[in-house]
Amino acid sequence: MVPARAASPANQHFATCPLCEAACGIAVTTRDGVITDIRGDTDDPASRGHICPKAVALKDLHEDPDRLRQPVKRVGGEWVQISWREAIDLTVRGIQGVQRRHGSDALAVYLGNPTVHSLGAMLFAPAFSKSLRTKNRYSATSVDQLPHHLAALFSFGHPLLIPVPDLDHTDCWIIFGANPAVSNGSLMTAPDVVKRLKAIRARGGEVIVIDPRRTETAELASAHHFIRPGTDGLALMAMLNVIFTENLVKLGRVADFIDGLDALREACAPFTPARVSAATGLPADTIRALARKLATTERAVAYGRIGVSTQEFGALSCWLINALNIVTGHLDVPGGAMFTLPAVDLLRGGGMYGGSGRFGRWKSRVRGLPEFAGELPVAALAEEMETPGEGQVRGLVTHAGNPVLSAPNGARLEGALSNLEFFVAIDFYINATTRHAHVILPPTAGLERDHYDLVFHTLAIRNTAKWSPAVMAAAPGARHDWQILSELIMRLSRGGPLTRVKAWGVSMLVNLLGVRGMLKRALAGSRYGAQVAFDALQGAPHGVDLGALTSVLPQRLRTANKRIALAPDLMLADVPRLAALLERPAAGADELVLIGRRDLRSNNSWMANSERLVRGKQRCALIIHPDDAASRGLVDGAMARVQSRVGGIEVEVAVSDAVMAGVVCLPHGWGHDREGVRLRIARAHGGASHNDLTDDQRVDALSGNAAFSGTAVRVQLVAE
Ligand SMILES: Nc1nc2c(c(=O)[nH]1)N[C@H]1C(S)=C(S)[C@@H](COP(=O)(O)OP(=O)(O)OC[C@H]3O[C@@H](n4cnc5c(=O)[nH]c(N)nc54)[C@H](O)[C@@H]3O)O[C@H]1N2
Ligand SMILES: Nc1nc2c(c(=O)[nH]1)N[C@H]1C(S)=C(S)[C@@H](COP(=O)(O)OP(=O)(O)OC[C@H]3O[C@@H](n4cnc5c(=O)[nH]c(N)nc54)[C@H](O)[C@@H]3O)O[C@H]1N2
Ligand code: SF4
Ligand SMILES: [Mo]
Repeated sequence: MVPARAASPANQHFATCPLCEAACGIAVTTRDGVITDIRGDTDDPASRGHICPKAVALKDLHEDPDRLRQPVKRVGGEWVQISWREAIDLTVRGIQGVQRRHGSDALAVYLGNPTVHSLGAMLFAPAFSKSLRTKNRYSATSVDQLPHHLAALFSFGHPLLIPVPDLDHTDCWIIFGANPAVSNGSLMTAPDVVKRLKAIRARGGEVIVIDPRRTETAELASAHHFIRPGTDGLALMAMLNVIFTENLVKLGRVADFIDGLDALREACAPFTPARVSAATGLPADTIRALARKLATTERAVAYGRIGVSTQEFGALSCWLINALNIVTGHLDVPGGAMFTLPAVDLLRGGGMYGGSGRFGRWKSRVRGLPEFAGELPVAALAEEMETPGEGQVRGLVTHAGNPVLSAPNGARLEGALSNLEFFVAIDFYINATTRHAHVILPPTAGLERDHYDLVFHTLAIRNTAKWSPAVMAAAPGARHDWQILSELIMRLSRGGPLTRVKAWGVSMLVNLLGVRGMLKRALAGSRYGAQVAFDALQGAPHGVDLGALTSVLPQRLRTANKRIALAPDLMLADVPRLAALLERPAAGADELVLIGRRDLRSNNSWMANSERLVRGKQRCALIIHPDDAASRGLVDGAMARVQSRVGGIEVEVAVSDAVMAGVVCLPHGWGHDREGVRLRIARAHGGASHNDLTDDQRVDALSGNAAFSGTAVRVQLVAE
């Protein structure tokens, strides 16, 4: 008999899932350096054991043979592995060459979404982007939450003063254009949001969803109302109109530091429920009932997310949601829309948005889209690459971004990428975007690095703090994002010898301190004192609970006069554009409008190389209403051609009355099966890209944010 080999002991690690804003606590078991189990950390004070299927897929990401662990350069059609030294040299020469030949602005930089989920990248990517001294700085902000930042900046004085719904204490949650049951919550770190939503109903409260699709969240809600895509601004104005005309205004605790009530009353006066009903698809009585419900429920809150920010009236809609909460007495009070007090406060010092954040200091060269916080809207990137003249973009750096699949009119952008003189991607996958790069610098991935959530502690429905050391060892010689970025900052620093010596000195110091050292210093200045000192966090692997959100105004306001601007000038100036929507002629008879969706097992464009997340029925299907399907001869499972102004794709259809008539719904982040993409599993489940249909010329004119929702499309049966 062969004696059984003694099993080596299992190790348990506690960490934070870096994939989405819920930032769930995870418990990872390893044996002999291999992940054997990932589950929810029941002792995490925020997530209480909750995880979704993506956390388990962190094992697949860690082990993925397609993930790059060494830099590569493209030689003809082939990728060749190179040393870090050669890769950094090539990158520095490539960037400097473009800027020397064509000027600083000829280099563009794009920071993608996972940047904010990495402590190291958060500490270095904004500085890196700034250090390139180009006006062509871009990020995923402008295909996402930019309108929410503007609403916060204009009314409260800082782009990160975004109020979050106090879910655990509210009795009425009105949701516009968000599907937290699937997205796990956004601009609202609320892990286990479904349980929290059910708790609202269990205590006798209501959850009301306003969405062009009867979503997974709507199925759990007390009520759901269909709304025509892109018309929330009208509905919100009409709700305000009801609140003013029925004398339901109640300012509550903010009454003493608020300006603009009369201007708001005037602005919403023309938008009666009866006038907006046809355009929005909401019966006038429904609008009145919603307004009354919000105004007369003691603990209530209106909340909006992607569906209201990525549309033509994104900034106005985000502003109006805040305004509704304010005039009904629900701002900065329990159960309403509240602000956090994070242990590391991004409102202090420079932070991600360089102090208070600015807007409109310059415009994009070709279309004149406005700058925000030093960045231009990514909807302008393709035309900036294609249009000749001084300042034409000829080089690109991407960090954790896949704009070919995530920016509007991705196909146009893709075409422009292939003409660049130099393109370096800081990324660990060869995907639809990075396959066009000349050099790829792959950083470590989620479980291989230390984590503290700078951004999502700032947007959480409860104040908590959590430090998680890396769970897994990185490959030998691997580099973290921050190490790549800090080296590039140093190597690219310009100016005289003194400046360069200074940059070198700073870089040496940073390398000595590391990310831990920087965090330690930030925590040392925290308002929570010893409770969140680095050592204390190290001794609390599940995280530290700092309590429910509390009232923080007016102290926390960052407006110059320390007052809330209820009716900011830039918002008021945009109202006529909204009014014009009421006069817009109806769409062509055969035209439908497109909206997006997310899937529990998707993570934007980039976790599709995990078999467990993509197996089963193809989820990249177009949901179409039975009437619209019938009139086109489409049945469930048929293939349809979908055509917009900019392009066309073919997808399977799913016939369902969960979408309103006239609306079709397709997820984004698909379309992986392209030549040269090195994602074996993702390619086999490729799907088509939603953003081959969306239009780079359709933006929210005020913010410049992409207007994905409401893209006009024609849908036809594909003949066998
Ligand atoms: N599983 C999963 N989770 C994710 C992500 C993912 O890819 N997959 N991505 C993460 C990211 S980066 C983000 S930003 C968040 C987003 O988080 P959410 O905003 O909750 O995400 P969505 O599921 O896209 O929800 C948007 C909703 O808006 C609706 N909608 C579309 N147009 C309109 C409109 O004009 N008006 C109204 N009222 N509604 C409209 C859509 O039907 C959809 O239900 O999710 C995050 N979480
Ligand atoms: N039509 C439509 N388009 C959308 C949306 C929509 O709802 N509808 N949603 C938008 C939203 S909310 C967002 S946030 C954007 C996302 O848009 P992007 O940020 O451009 O794209 P992602 O799909 O998040 O791709 C992330 C990339 O980062 C890489 N990556 C992952 N982790 C790391 C890391 O730690 N370091 C580095 N250096 N790289 C890493 C991945 O390999 C991948 O290439 O998409 C937007 N696009
Ligand atoms: S909801 Fe899922 S993806 Fe998001 S943090 Fe939690 S486990 Fe990770
Ligand atoms: Mo996002």
